[in-house]
Amino acid sequence: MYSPRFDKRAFKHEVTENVKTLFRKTIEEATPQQLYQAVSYAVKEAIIDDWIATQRTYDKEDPKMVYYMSMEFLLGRALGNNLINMTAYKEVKEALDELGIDLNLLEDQEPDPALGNGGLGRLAACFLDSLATLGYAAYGCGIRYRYGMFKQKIENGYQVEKPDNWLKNGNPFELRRPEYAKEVRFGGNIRVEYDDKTGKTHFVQENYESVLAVPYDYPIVGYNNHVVNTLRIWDAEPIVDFQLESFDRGDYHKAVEQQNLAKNIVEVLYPNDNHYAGKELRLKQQYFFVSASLQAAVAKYKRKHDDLMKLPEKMVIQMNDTHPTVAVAELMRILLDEEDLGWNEAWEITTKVCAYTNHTIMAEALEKWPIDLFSRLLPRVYQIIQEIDRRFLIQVREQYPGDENKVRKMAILRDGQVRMANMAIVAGFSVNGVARLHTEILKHQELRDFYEMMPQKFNNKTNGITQRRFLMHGNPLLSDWVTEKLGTKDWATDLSLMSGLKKWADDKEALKEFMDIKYRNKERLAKYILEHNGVEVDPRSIFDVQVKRLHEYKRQLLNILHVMYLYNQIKEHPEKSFYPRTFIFGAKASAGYIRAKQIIKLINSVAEVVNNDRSINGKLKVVFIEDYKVSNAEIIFAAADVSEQISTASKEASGTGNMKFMLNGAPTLGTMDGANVEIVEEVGIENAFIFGLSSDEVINFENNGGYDPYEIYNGDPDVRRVVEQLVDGTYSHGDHEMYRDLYNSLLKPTDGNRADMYFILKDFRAYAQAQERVEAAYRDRDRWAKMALLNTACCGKFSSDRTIREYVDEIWHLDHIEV
Ligand code: B1N
Repeated sequence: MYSPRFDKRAFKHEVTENVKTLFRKTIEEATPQQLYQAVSYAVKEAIIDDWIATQRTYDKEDPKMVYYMSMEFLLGRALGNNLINMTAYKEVKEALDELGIDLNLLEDQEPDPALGNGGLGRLAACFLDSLATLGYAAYGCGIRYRYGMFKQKIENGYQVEKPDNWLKNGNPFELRRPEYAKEVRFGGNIRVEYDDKTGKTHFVQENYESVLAVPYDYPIVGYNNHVVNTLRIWDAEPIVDFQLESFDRGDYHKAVEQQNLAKNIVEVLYPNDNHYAGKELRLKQQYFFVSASLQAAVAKYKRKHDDLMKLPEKMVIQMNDTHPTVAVAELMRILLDEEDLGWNEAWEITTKVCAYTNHTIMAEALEKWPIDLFSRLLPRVYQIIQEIDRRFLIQVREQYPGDENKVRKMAILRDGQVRMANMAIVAGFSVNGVARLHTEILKHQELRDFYEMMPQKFNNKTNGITQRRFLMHGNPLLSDWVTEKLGTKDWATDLSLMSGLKKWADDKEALKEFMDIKYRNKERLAKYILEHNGVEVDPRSIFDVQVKRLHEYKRQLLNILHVMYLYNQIKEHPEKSFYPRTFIFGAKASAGYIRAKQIIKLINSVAEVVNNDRSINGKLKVVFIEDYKVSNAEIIFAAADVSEQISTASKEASGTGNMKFMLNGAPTLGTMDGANVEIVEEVGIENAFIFGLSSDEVINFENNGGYDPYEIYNGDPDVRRVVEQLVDGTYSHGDHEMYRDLYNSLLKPTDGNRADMYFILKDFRAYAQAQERVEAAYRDRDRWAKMALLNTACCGKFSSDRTIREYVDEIWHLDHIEV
C-alpha cells in the first residue's frame, strides 16, 4: 500500500502554508481558485518524490522505453485523478473537510487540459495512465498548445466557439525544463558538401528559420505503485534574442519572423476530428514536436550508449495516426546527417524503431501534403522521403513486375502529394488498427495492397479505457459497490475481475442496489443539467445519451430525426402509453464544419419545441449539454441508461465512449461497427440493442451502388414526414430554408457526394424498432437491471490495461520496472 505521506496533519499544514506563501492569505480568505492551487501544489509535492525515484530507477535499470508520439493528449483534470491513483482521495477529502474545504468544488476550479479533440487524444491519455500503472517506462510526446480545444457556448441554438485560455492561472502540475530545449529548423535550402578527406557527403541546411522547443513535463501517476512517468509537451520560443542579437545586426525582420513563428506554432490545437485540412501551420506543428522529441530521445540514448545500431533495443516510437509520421524521415535525418551513419544502417534502425497506429478509414482524414509546401518547409526531410520512396518502388516493381497500378497506389510521392500513411507503413515494423473489425477493413479494403505485400506488419489492438478515471473517479458510488460485491479492490488494476459480478445478476437485492446507484447518478446529472442548461429533467425517465464529436458518420442526425418521429407519434396517439425519455446530446463540431453545426442547431430547435409543449406532459425531453468535455463526461457516463453508438457500420474505427458507458452499466444501442462488435461479443447480443446495415452491406453499396434514399422516403410515410419537417418550418419558426441543406443531404447528391451518404434513411426503421425494444426492456425493471449489471460485469476486456499489455507483448517488448 501507499506509504502514509498523506499524514493528515502534515497535509493540512502544507495547504495552509501554500495559501500563505502563494497568495498571502488564510484558508478562510482564499478564493476557491487559490485553494485549488494551494492543494494542487501540496499534491505535487507528494508526487515529486516518486517522480524522482522513478527516473532514478530508469537511469539505473535502463529499460526499453516507448515514446508515444501524439498531436493530442486529452488528459482531463489532474487533481482528482492523481489523488485516485495515489490512493489518497478519501484521506485528502477528509483532511480538506476538516479545513472546511469541499474537494469536489476545488476540482471544479481546475480547467480541463483539453489538448485533444476526441477519442484519439483521450486514448493517448488512457494509455499513459495504463503504462504508468503497469510499470512500463514511457514518454508521452506532444505539444503544449496555448489554447486547447475551444469552449463551446450555445447561443440561440447555435454553437459559438470561445478560446480556451487554460493556462491563464498557471498550472500547478507542470514543470518547465529549459535545460532540455532543442532547436527546430524550417525552410531554407540544402547545400551539399563533399569532404575530400573522408569521401563523405554532407547536407547543410542554410537560410532557415528556427525556433527553440522548450519542454514542459507532466507527471503521469501510476495507480498504487509509486511509478510516475512523464508526458513531455513542447512550447516554442524564439531562438534569437530579439533585442540583443538580430536587432543590433540590423536583421530586424528576421528576428520578428522568428518571434512570430515561435508564437504561432503552439498557439492553438486544430479543432478537427477525423478531418485533414492541409494547413501549413499544422505541418509546422507536427515537425516541431516530432523533431524536438526525437532529438531529445536520441540524446538520452547516447548519454548511456555509444552503439546506435542498438537503439532499437532501448526505444520504440509509436506514431498515433499519421500526424507524427514525419518522425520516420526526421529520425533518418538525425542518423544520417547528425550521427553520420550510412543509409542502410539508418534505415535498419528506423524500421526497427517506428510503429504506426491507424485510427480511421474516413477518406477526408487522410493526410496528403502538397509536395511544394512540404519540400519548401522541410527541404532535407523531403529529400530523404524521395529516397525512401525511390528504394521502396524498386521493391514493389521487383515483387510485382509490370504492375504499375501497384506503384500508383502504394507510392509515397504521387500526384504532387506526400502520402503520410504510405510512408508510415513502408517504414514501420508494425501497423495496427484499433478494433478487430477496423483492422480487418484495413487489411482487406483500405490497405489491401500493403497487407498483401507485408502481411507480417499488420495487427490489431482493440482500444480500451482506464477504469481509474471512468469508474473510480467518475462514479464513486458504483465503484464502492463493486468493491463490496467483489470483496476486493483489485479490479482497479485487473478489470477482468468484474466478471465476478455476474453472480449477482439474479439477486433482487443486489439489482436494486445497482439501480439505486444509477438513480442517484441520474439525479447528479439532472442537477448539472438544471444548473448549466436551465432544463428540468426527470431522473425517472430513460436517460438516452449520445455524447461524442459531431460528425455526419456518427449520425446524430439519425438520433434527432427519430426524436422528431417519436414526438409525432406522441402527438398523434396521446392515448398510447409511452415511457418518458430524456434524450441527451453532447458534441462539439469543428469550427468550419457547417453541416455539423446545422445538426447542433437542429437538436436545439427540436429541444425548444418538444420541451415547451405542455400537451405531451413531459414524456419527451431533449437536452443538449453545452461544452462536452472530459470532466462532464465522467458525470454523464455514470448517469446513462442507454448508450447510443449508431455510426454507419464500417466508419467508426473503434469508439471508446461505448466502453465507458458499458463500464457504468449502460447497454449499447448501436450498429455492428468498431468495438461495438466486441462489446456485443462480451456481453451477449441479448444485452444490447443492435440494428442496421452491416459493414459489408455498407461497403457493398458504396462500391456497387444500389441504394436510393427516395425509395425509403416514398415508401415510409413516417420517414417522409420527419424529413419534410426539416423544411416545413416546424422547427424553424416557419423558416423553410434553415435546414434545407440537411434535407438535401438526405435526398439529393450534393458536392459530388451520394445522397444520404451515411445511410440514415436506410437504417431509420431498424433504429426505431431497436428503440421500441429498448422501451419494452426498460419497462421490465428486473430485466433491465440485469442487463445493465451484466454490461458492467462483462466490460473487463475494455480496460486500457489489457490494450497496453498487448502493445507491450506484441509490439513494444518493454521491460517491466518496479519503483
Ligand atoms: O480515434 C479513436 C477511435 O476510437 C475512433 O473511432 C476514431 O474516430 C478516432 C484527425 C482523428 N480517428 N481519427 C481521428 C483525430 C484528429 C485528427 O486531426 C483524425 N480520431 C479518430 C481512438 O482510436
